[in-house]
Amino acid sequence: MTYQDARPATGLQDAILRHLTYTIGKDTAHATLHDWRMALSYAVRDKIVDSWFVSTRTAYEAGAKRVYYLSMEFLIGRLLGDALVNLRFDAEAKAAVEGLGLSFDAVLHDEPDAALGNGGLGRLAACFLESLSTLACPAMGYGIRYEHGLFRQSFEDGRQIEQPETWLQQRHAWEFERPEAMYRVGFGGHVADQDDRAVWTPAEAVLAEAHDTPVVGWQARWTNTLRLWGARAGDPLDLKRFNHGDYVGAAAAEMLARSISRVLYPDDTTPAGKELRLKQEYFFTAASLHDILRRFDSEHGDIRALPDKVAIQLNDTHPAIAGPELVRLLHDERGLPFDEAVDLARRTLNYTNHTLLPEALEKWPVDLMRHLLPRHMMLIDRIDADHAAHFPARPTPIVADGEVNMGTLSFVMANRVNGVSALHTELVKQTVFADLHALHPERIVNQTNGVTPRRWLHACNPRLSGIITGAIGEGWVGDLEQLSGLEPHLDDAGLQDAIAGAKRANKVDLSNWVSATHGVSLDPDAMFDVQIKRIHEYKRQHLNILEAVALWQAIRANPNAGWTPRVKIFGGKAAPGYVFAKKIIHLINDVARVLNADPVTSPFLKVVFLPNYNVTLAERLIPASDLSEQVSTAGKEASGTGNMKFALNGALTVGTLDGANVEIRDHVGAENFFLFGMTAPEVVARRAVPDHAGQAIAADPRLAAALEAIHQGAFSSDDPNRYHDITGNLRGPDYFLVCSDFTDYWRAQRAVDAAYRDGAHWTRMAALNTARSGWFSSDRTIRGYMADIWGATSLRPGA
Ligand code: 26V
Repeated sequence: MTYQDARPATGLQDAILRHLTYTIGKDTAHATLHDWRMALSYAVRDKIVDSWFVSTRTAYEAGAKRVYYLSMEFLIGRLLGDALVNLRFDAEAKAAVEGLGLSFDAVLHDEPDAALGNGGLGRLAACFLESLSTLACPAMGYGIRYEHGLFRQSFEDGRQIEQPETWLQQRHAWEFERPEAMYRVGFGGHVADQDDRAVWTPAEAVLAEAHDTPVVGWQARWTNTLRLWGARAGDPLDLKRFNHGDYVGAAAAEMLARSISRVLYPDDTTPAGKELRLKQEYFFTAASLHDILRRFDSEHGDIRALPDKVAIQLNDTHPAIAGPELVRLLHDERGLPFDEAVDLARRTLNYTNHTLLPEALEKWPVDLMRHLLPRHMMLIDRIDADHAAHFPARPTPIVADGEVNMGTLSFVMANRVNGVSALHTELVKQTVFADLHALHPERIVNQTNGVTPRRWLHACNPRLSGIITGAIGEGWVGDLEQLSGLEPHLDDAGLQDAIAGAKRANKVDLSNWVSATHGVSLDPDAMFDVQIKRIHEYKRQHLNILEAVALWQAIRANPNAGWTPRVKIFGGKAAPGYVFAKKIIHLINDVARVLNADPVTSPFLKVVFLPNYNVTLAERLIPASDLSEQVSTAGKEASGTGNMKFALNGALTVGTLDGANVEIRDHVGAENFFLFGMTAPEVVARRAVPDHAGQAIAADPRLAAALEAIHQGAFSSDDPNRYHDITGNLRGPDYFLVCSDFTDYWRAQRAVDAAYRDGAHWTRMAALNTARSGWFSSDRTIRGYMADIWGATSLRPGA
């Protein structure tokens, strides 16, 4: 059918056709799926713009305090489906698109997944933007418009292969270029004293060009902006070289400048220490601060009111140079006394810590900092000396051993410092910032992470969403705590059946997709056991695969013991330089190949590693999951946010007392959570036991046999020694205590099996997880930031 055969065009169809014709320049006979998707996106974007203008005007007229969220990463994923849901336009759009003879699903899936982030930190920033809009908090996100997001992952003979990601090869449908918001950002050069003032003359400068994406909140009551900076050369062509016939050389400056926003660094644990990374950090931080001050100036007079009108959140230490940069702007460029500049900056800035892993805490060589940002290095030294002078008894230097500690700098320059779960915040106080916490006991606060229920339940799981709305009305989408209203209905057999039916249907959808795209057939009645996250030793995907090997051996030994069928699904990328993590991926793929081909065991146990895990894949997997693997070594996972998405969608957790797992268990009830493993203090004690791994292996024949099979090459017959690095590590140092937690993990997994066999009881536990997860909305988190950190208020009464 073509659209001409359909009923008279609706308003939305008109808008789509208008954009197809006049924006895209295509007629319906020649339009591709991409053209249609763009036309729909523009039609939807038009609707958002109306709300955007109202919000902008309202914030301006109210003279309200503004919140600025500075983040190197915004892992936004696809935007069309989310925008439609928040505009309450999804049903109409589906009808309009289908009325034009197109598959709505195909149109939605044509959109590239914007992977402008590595993992949890970037996705949290995206959820926060949506909640800031939902709560009508006047806010803006600032980041980098990477040309290439996180690499695409594929497997070759089970090994991870990285390919460049190219989301911007097509036009980005949601953005507006803002050539009028363009700033020069300088690097290098020298600093001179002039009339008692420092004057920095950079050696080179690039331009930061703004691209705005509107972020619409639930029910389109408010729309904020995500402003991403692209780098360009001040002078695109070196005319002198051009006129001498050196056409390539003439464009070199442009190439160099553009490299700053070319690609997202894919290593989310070890700061590469690379000059380009520091350039990226200063580039987007400086452009954002210029922009913030320009807006402040246009709305308010006295710069001394800055902390009353502006709150800036630093998402990890990546924008930590904001401290010295703001001091530079206030002191050098606006002439405020140094002390006052520091005081104003400190009352404006706040910092979120997202990890305690020592290798992830950013430190920059003093020489590099001085070379790239000479004035900032002077200011850092002065801020450091100043702080030391105030607290001579307990010096905590920012600069030590030839390096600038960006965590210490962020702490010293922040009004509030926050951790991202209750446990993590306590550990922040006791470990990395123990000394600074003693000096500033009021500074560290907790804000447990959350996730937006619009994307992570309502949009990605329409079946469950519909059932919930049928039972308690639709208020829960904007006020997730209302999910508790489900509990009294859970004895209703009809509701339980509906919830079980929705999960089953989601699993059928996933199975069909996996079979069509990856050629593996999955039984939707098997338990879907899912671990999706970056591959890291501390997240312990190898604990999970070790258990799979042990289970495979147990099934082979006794195939008729009534095993509970399971499919273990993995997804996640390893940093390209993280050799051990890549080995873990290879091992999982090797184990999958052997197990899936075993006719005796495969009816009970399959293993699948889905390539290129991203936001879109998460949206497919989470609604179809029964079991959520949250098995990090206690004390290592700052919070986790995937754990919340699973619980919200009615998956039960098998997990350690780590990060927000602790709070999830408190909320859903210990009887609805499969706990195992050592606590954070037990982990510390266990590490001190000599040969802890050897002891654990000696005490558990299953563990010994699983390790031995891997070591002997049972899954790598072409290269029997392939996994000796892994087995050697686990039998030796085993820093992340895989062996010491294995026995209890096995016990918990068998309890999971038994529970799953009682279908009605399992469904009840799953439904209780949904009903009791309302607290994990990022709306709750953002309310916490507004009240305890930013002193910001909503411009929508009652929000
Ligand atoms: C660090 C680096 C180092 C330099 C190269 C690029 C890069 C990119 C990101 C990071 C930060 C990693 C920290 C992180 O993502 N932490 C995660 O934050 C989540 C949100 O708070 C939290 O749920 C996870 O537990 C935590 O691991």
